[in-house]
Amino acid sequence: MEIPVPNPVKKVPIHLQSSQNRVLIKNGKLVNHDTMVDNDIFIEDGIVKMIGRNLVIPGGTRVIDASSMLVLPGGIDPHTHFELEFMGAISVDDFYQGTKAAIAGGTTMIIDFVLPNKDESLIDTYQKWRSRATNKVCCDYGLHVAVTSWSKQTKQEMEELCNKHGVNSFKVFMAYKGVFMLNDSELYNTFEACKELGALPMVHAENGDIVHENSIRLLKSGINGPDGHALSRSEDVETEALNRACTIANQVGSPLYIVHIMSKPAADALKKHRNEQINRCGKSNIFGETLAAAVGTYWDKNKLTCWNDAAAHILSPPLRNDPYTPTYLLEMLANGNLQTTGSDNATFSSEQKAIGKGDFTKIPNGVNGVEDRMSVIWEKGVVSGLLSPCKFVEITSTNTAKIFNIFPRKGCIAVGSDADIVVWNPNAKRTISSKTHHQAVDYNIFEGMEVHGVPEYVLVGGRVCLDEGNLKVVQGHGKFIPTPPHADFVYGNENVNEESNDQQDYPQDNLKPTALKISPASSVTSEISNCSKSPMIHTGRAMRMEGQRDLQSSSFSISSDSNDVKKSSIRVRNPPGGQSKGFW
Ligand code: URQ
Ligand code: ZN
Ligand code: ZN
Repeated sequence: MEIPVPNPVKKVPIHLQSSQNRVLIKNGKLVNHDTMVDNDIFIEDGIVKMIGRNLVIPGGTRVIDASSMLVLPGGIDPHTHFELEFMGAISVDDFYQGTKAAIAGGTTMIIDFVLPNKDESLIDTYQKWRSRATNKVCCDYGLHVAVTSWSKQTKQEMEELCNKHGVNSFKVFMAYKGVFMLNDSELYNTFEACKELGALPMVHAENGDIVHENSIRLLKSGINGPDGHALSRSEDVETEALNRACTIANQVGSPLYIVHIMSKPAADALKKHRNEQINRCGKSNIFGETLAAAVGTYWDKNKLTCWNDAAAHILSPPLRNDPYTPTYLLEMLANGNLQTTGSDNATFSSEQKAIGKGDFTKIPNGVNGVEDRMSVIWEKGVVSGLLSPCKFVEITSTNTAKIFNIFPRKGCIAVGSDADIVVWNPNAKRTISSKTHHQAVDYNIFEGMEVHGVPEYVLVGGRVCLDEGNLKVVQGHGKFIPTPPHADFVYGNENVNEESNDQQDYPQDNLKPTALKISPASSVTSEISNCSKSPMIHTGRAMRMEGQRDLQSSSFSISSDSNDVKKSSIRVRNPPGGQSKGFW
């Protein structure tokens, strides 16, 4: 199948130029969602080619020393809105600035939302998004498409998007009445179409009718400032919609992905629906996403005293006026009741936010997060002891890759996967600020937050785009990553890919939306720490699992250095724990 690229542009395969097409990351601790292992990684032509110790590598390979660092799969942000026209403004982070900022923070792929106006063609709008993105993206990207009206044509276009354009997810809005909102019949039809196509419906869960009526009432009573926003859309309003969406999905028998869960009761409701399914059939295909904003901050009335500060924190569903919500949502992530974390990056400048002075319903909704998501979740989750590094990888990368059917090409570091890799320094600190961030927006909702966990190197498709903390991004380097329908994780046996030990050739052509099978890293690794659920001990140097040897302190490394080995062929000398079976 061929995916037409709008306005095709000849891309220079930058990562194939010079000796940079070969990189060895050595002496680091490789963290996947299921294992933490001392291991080296050899990358060639954008792909992970070998994992192990004592690797024999070609001369001239660039060596990155990751001593006392963690080596993680690049973050995947499942929820961005770059250059989005919304509520009378266009979000200021475009596909260049947004993906550049993503890389600076350790994210190597984003999934943006194609947002057609009511009755606009889904395909035309999708093409518009591809044109906007293709020359600008510094990291890889995928696309979800929103369904904002329902007709026979909608269904046909959904089918075409799934089968020809690499889209396997469709977002519907239960809010934004008169703009994007669908009624229950339309939700039902969309979910049913998704089920037929093997696609995943995504839902913005807020009762738009109630928000609308509340807003009128609040404005009439003289409440027109930013406080009115959250008052118009309480936790109940979010939870009711979430319950209704789950009910409709259950009636139809479709899976469901709830975007931006922002409150404790909504997370509880999701947990209830998931558990009902798990009790019935052993697993659930209802998934929940929360945001860096929701776990990193809250609506703190004492701090948000001026209009600008408050307006900058407005998104929907809103940040809750409750200091306990962030920890609660992190616990939900830790115990598997929520699956993914996004940024919902939709950044409007202070000037744009000011459109809503005198009427909170006109303040463009959206906050930053694409750059700081990884650090904020690390700080609030791992440093606080709520999440293990493996869990961190799972909720910032792996689960998103599985749900949107691009695992194990993305979401893990394994032989054959894309070399989207972050060398993460868990000991370094930085203070988040709009003065130093790479986003275009003039505000940062995490301003002043000190975070441990800083990316030192970020590789996107094998290219070193963050190099010892210095950004070296290239516009247009990112690829469109098609997301094929019928994800095993959503529709079938979620372990099919993981348990397969068959090494297979697979298409390197990113335009072919094929589910890939690659052996997990554990099949070629030496010392494996199984780090599924235990809390972490913060040693002051690095995180380690309770009751486990601190592999970080080991000085053991038998990796060949590029200076030691001058062979032009690629070969593996039985690494401890098994030989890497390559596909070349
Ligand atoms: O609802 C969304 O996801 C976008 C359109 C706006 N951002 C927000 O307030 N959540
Ligand atoms: Zn939304
Ligand atoms: Zn959004």
